[in-house]
Amino acid sequence: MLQQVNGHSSGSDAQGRESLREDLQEFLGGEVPLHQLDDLTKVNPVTLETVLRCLQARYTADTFYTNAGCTLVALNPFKPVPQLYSPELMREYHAAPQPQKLKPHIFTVGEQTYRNVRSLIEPVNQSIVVSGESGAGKTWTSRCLMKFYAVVAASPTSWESHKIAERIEQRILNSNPVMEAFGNACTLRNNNSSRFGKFIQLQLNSLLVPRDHQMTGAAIQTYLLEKTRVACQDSTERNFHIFYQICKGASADERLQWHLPEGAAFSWLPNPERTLEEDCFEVTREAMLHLGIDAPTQNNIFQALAGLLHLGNIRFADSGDEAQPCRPMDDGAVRTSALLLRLPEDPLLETLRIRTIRAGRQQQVFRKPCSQAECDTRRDCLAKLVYARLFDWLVSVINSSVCADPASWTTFIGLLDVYGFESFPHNSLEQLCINYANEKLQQHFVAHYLRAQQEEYAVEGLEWSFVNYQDNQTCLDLIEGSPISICSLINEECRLNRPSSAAQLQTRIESALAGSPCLGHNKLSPEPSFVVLHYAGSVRYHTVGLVEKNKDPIPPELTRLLQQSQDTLLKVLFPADPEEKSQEEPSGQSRAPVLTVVSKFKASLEQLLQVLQATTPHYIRCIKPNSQGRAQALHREEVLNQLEACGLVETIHISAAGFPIRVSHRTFVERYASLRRLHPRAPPDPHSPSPDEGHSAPWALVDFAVSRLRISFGSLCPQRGTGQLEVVRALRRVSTC
Ligand code: AD9
Ligand code: MG
Repeated sequence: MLQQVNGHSSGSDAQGRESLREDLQEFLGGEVPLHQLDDLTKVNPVTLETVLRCLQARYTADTFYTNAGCTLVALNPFKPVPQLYSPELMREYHAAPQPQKLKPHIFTVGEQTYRNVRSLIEPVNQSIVVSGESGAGKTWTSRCLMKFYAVVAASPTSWESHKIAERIEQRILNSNPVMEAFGNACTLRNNNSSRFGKFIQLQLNSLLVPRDHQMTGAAIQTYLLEKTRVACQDSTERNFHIFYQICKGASADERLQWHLPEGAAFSWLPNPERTLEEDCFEVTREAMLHLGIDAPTQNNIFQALAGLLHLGNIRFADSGDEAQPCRPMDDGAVRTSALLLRLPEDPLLETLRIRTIRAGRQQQVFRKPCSQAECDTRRDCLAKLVYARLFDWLVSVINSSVCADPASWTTFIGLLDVYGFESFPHNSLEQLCINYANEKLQQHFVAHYLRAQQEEYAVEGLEWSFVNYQDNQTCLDLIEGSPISICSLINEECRLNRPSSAAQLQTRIESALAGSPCLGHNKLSPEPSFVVLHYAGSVRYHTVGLVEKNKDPIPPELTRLLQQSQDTLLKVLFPADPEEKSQEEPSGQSRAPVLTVVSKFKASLEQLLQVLQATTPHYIRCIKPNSQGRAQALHREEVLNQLEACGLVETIHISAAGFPIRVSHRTFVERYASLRRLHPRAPPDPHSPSPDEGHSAPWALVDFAVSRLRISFGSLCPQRGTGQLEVVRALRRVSTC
């Protein structure tokens, strides 16, 4: 260690003094106007109110990014700020010797992660967790970060041999418009709301050109698409963007082919008159082409989507006789959807109206006409089934287009963009899963930073007064804990497969989990529901239909019907069952769903967290300044709630009092070594493990670094396994004896 101190002889006293002066000025601060305070740890005193005042002053001054210790706070500008995301600025952050000295920006985080994966000493996979409520700017932020990496980690080779094939980073960028067209929708909270979670691993290679990592590919993992939206939308919201894109952007020929005349009304297409910038069909098509999805395949996809829109127009009327199936009210809708999905018309109608059940010892097949409500459910289920498979297929096609050969990448940077916390007038299983995911990520932050950081100080014996923080573990226990939690109770209802009412589920949850402080008081609700006090606010979940959604039953006849399609795409999505085994629905109690929606979701979240835990995480907190999406308007109450929810003040306290900067010993020495001449030489230390005798360690600087600059030598110290305190002690011993 001391060898490095003394072996480094470059730099002059003047340089060293200048560095020290700059750092002193920055860390100890003078009277800086609020809007110029780049780091919330410098706000004095640190309270919700002062932090808010600082952010407000910066927002008014069109400054949208602010450091908050280990996190970056990103205020949504709700207006275009092109100069903030220009390639020139990206290169500036990339080229800066110390990007953290530039204005706070997502590019600082991007560059830091990029440098960390390039570390020659110990490259560690990195992840960036972008969080915030719905509409706060997570997807925007991850898109910009992807552009940043595409610029700074561009590969030198291109695939010019193929007409439409492009550089890998361009293809990765092209995945965004496609996935957003099929997976995003306009909601009450956000015109471009992600209805699925996404974790993208940007794969980098350093084998050929050390220290100059290039992006060689990417792998995209998605989480729980909100497929119910295909067949069921709130009257104030919209279906997935792609449906509006095909209806608005199809050419005259395509309109004919897809049976989409101008102004046609579709019941699954609410609010078509609203024009959004996300409605641009050309952008989606172009991006699909670049990803290798050719025009005939695209045509297939859009035709199937048009088929779904016509399917949604099928209405049934009760026949008035239980033994007779319901009648379709409009034969045209049945005919057109069958035509577009290339399904035989009669079996389509029959599958929607008649249930086949196997029962008895002989497993006889019975055919039972469905009620009108059951017909509607089967129609919706058919649409959800097709759309969900189509989405998964698209993700796999995109992955095969952008994924690198495992041998060609060494490290990755993971970008996490999940659906933000949501609370609507009506919340169901979808919101429960979304908010559960947000609780999990908050817990990751709490465990990784607020808890672990302080525990580490205690272990190393550093002087530290514990900062209390809001731990959302209690809420997670309520949702997913064992043996009894909301998830386990909903799952149990599915497993028992018994007729139970929404009111019964409410009662079970409220009585079995009454002891949880995160279960809210459920007063004055006309509908059966329960209330969860999430870290980001309280949400009332309605229990009607919750169990059924969790079962997500797919009548086997529907899959079998789709296997009969003559459409090339549907044949891929629903390959024929090789065993041709009978798939009639068994009767009554005999079949319990094995994996419910929440069980699958829980398992996928666990997997995600395992990946995150194996990386060095970085946090970007997106804040929504107002719920109307207006530029230059910051609503204090709304912002206060978000700051409080994510524990920002506690984070700042820990960062300000703690050791947020972890520099390697080598960097520290390189920066300050020239100042060692200011200190008297110490006699050699007979106990020192270092052979480097006769020179003084810049003890005063070490002291300064630890006590004032809050620099920790811990994890990056060259003496691996040595805690920061040990390093400091070693230096002190050498310098003072
Ligand atoms: V949700 O949880 O998916 O519903 P997000 O992803 O947090 O939500 P999104 O990124 O979609 O929100 O941002 C919402 C809108 O805010 C965008 O469509 C933009 O119109 C706007 N936005 C967000 N960030 C920026 C920005 N840095 N500059 C300009 C922005 N506009
Ligand atoms: Mg989003």
